[in-house]
Amino acid sequence: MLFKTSQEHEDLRKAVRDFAETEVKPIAFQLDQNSEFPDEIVKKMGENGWMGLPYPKEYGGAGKDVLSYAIAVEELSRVDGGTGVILSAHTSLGSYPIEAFGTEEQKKKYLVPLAQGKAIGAFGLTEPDAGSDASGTKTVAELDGDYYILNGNKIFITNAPKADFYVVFAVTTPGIGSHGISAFIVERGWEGFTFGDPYDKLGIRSSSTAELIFNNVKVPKENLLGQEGQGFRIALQTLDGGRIGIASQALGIAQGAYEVALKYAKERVQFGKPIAQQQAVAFKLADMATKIRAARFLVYSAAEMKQNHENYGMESAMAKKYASQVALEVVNEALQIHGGNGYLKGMEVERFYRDAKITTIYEGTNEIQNVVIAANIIGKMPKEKKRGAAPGKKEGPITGVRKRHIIKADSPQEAVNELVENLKKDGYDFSVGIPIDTPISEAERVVSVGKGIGSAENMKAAKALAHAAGAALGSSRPVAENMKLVPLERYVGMSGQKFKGNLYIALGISGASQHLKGIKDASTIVAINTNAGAHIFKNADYGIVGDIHEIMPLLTEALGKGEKKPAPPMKKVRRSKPRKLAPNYGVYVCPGCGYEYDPNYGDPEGEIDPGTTFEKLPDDWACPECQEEKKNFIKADFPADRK
Ligand code: COS
Repeated sequence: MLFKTSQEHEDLRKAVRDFAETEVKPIAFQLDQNSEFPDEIVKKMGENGWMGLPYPKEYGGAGKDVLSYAIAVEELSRVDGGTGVILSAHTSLGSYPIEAFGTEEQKKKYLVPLAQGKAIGAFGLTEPDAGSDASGTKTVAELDGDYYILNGNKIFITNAPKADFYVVFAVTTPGIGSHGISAFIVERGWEGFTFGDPYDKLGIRSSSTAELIFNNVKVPKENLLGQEGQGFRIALQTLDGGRIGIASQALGIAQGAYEVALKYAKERVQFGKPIAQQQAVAFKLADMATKIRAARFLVYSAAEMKQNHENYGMESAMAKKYASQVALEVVNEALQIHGGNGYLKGMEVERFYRDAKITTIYEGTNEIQNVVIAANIIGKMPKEKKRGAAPGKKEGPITGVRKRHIIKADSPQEAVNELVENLKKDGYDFSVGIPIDTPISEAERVVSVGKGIGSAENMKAAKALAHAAGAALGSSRPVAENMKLVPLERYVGMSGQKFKGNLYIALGISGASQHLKGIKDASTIVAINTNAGAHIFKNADYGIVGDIHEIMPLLTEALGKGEKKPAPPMKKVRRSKPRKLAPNYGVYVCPGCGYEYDPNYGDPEGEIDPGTTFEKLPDDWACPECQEEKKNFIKADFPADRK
């Protein structure tokens, strides 16, 4: 057990601290306010040899130990938690798996530029349904000749979209659980690999975090990292080390907050003396200093164990859990010591307060750290049988079962005519309408614009279409928040307004899960987008693959530009179900949600072809709406009206 750092460690600390004080601190507030990634700082860190601290010199690294890396993350986080995590995610998540599991060629091609700081690394594990339960990965990689074809998406990925290389986890053998997951090195810029908009976060705003979207991405066979099926172990082993990085980040944030609180307490005079000399505050400072020291020992000890190739998984979990708890306690007390001043934007303590929270959440929540620690002490707890789709089996669409009728016509005009015909058949009356500014939550219809709208001058066409469709106007979040083309209270999504009416027409909306969650109760969803692979099409009843700028005026014309009669009070239209043919099969109903399996339609999301009878469905097939297992489906009698 190490009780004292070496002179070399302290020299490095001084160098990183000086850099952080002179280069990062002066712009930390600006980075935070603008959610700005510090490109220049990262470049300079590379030049200083800090982007590959614990990796061998032969692979472009600095050949230092794990503790040196922990100290560097700590010192950066002492002034800016966002900059700290950029280094942490790059080093221990993006680069480590390549160093530990990569072939010689992979190390030369990827680790060298990463360690030299010429490229940035990231780690793609988390998915909408695979967070703490990382084995729930649904992203798939299917071998096809010399390539794996990658499909799926990853959320909350630190350093995306800035990173050049991503270690991505995907199912190569479905149905066998975590042993069917493999790891791949994926490069930014490959065809079909795109990003969601960077998330707007509470803290660590100088770091970038975004969704990864893989749409038939061709990954060369030689980019498989380790062996097929080894991915889950690679992920967990990587996270063991990553947690030392997050523990160091938490430690640095706590140290920074403690120092500003101490300084403030010595300067702030109340009742005739500095508040630091009043016991209520002095004892707070004493507690903060004690906890930080204890956390530091845990973090450094875990780093030392990793360096010595001991089993350190439990210790890194303890360090991460404890240091992040301490960070929360310390930032809270530090802000309290600052009183009202600490609550103001621009105060470092206000930023530390926000930056700290994430450390109890990412790279394994603290609850997961307890699972790891307890498993080391007591042994693994027996697992509950999993519900939900098997790994690699795609979940049903977020908006539930949809018709997914993608209109294939010879011209945009014909596609528009067919769409309008279908909508009229479904009962939509376009001679009536609601005011364009009807609140989204009350609107019967909404025409909604996404980033595909381009610029402000195109809003005229969108508004004309909303009028023609008798609809209110909505948008995706970026259109309201960043592009400011629609009032903020009109964007639709998980954090915005929920649309519960009948008709939702999505123009140039890609269909990020956050947006789709806001429209899942719509009776009919229409998607118009140039990108045939956009998520929105899997979640729509009708789709036209085409340019909205071309389609908008045609659709406006087809729906009728004239005055609309006021719409009668909204009557909720029954959700359009896939077309049902005369039943010549047994009807099976999901006991969980009432979904009825229709062999004429199959289950496209579950890759079940139309014509597959219920009896022929694979045993591991599950309800596309709620993931109830096949064996629990109930055979139902036909209702009289369907005989
Ligand atoms: N290193 C290497 N392999 C490990 C490991 C580790 N630290 N921990 C477990 N494994 C292996 C096990 O030995 C087991 O292999 P076998 O099936 O061959 O025996 C396999 O991995 C599965 O282990 P286990 O059954 O314990 O896995 P669980 O699905 O129960 O998951 C936890 C365990 C909860 C610890 C894991 O899912 C986890 O860490 N989740 C959090 C994920 C996370 O941190 N996400 C944050 C996002 S990443 S930035």
